[in-house]
Amino acid sequence: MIVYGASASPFVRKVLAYGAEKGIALELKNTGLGAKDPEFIEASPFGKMPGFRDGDFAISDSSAIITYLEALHPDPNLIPTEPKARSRTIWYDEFADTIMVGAMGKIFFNRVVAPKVLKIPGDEAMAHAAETKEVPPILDYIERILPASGWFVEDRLTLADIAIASPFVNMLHVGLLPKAEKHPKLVAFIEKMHARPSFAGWIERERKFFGRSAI
Ligand SMILES: N[C@@H](CCC(=O)N[C@@H](CS)C(=O)NCC(=O)O)C(=O)O
Repeated sequence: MIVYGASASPFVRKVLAYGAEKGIALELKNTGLGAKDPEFIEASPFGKMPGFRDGDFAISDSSAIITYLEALHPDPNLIPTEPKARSRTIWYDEFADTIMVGAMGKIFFNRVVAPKVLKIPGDEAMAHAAETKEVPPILDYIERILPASGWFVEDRLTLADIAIASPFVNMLHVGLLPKAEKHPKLVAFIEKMHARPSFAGWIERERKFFGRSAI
């Protein structure tokens, strides 16, 4: 099964980490922003990464891809079946994809992707506004709701943990991880998740490219 994209995308990284946690072999076909490869465009008609292919089945969107993989390999589940736990898991996935990436993506894009990948100037005012106004309430929310077990749903690893951990790799690359004095549970969660083999290998490769040190 092929994933089209680059692991530095929080959505692509989420799918790759999910596959690793499930023991599903996924081949990453490196596909950059704006790629016109017809195989990729067939999977992702609007050119957004990740795209995905399993034989003649092609689709895009990280959550749609994970829904397919979870249906193919239901056990052990990473999307719980108990109704409330299932609903909460989908909320956290959606929260990560829209609210977290909506804010953190502005920082990563303007300080890393624009200057280092696209070789164009980033919008520092946009990055600064996201850093100072949009991100702090997100960190406070996560610190408030993260259970003492350190897992978001059912006191065990689920898609919720993978989805929330992924954008924090992008924050690592811009040197903006939360601090233990203010967000102790969240910092412990990030350290635990990023040390898992499903994340650690990608972080190592990305860090070589973006040139930042670990937590
Ligand atoms: N909801 C989608 C979002 C995918 C997405 O926006 N990916 C970004 C990279 S992080 C992208 O490909 N942007 C290129 C573009 O918008 O043209 C998902 O979960 O996969």
